[in-house]
Amino acid sequence: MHVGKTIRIASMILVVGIALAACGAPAGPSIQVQDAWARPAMAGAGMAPAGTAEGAMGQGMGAAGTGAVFMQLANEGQEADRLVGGRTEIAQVVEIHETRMEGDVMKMQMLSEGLEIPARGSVRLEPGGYHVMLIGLKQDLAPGDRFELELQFEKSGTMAVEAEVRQP
Ligand SMILES: [Cu+2]
Repeated sequence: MHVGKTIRIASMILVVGIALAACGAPAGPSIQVQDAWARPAMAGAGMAPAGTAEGAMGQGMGAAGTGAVFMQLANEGQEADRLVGGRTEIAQVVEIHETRMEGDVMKMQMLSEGLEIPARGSVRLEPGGYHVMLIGLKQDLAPGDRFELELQFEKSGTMAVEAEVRQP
């Protein structure tokens, strides 16, 4: 029930956003989320045999119990906004992360200030770069699965999106 309500509110925000865009760029931020997807992942170590995920995911991230979500964030408004967090029923914690190379080592860090989406600009979350990190996965993510994710923006508030699991 709660999710359904969130979707309705998100749709209303989207409709208002489109209406505003029709008469010029909105004064505030106007965020659109496109193409949300997650890589396949396994639930936490408590549910999967220890060590099975070791090395299977590669790319320096993706230990058992974590997942990563990617998407395109567009802002058609005249004001920047920030993606500061999120929540989902399939994971205990949602964080905004960045992967970067330090020499030959791929490292991942949490963006404590969030991720800025510039006015009249867009940001792509993709493997090897920005991502929404799911920590403490409660279920496996298999290709074709879909799940609900709430994104929290500094100015635009909460936005519900549906992510599809697929191979990178
Ligand atoms: Cu991460």
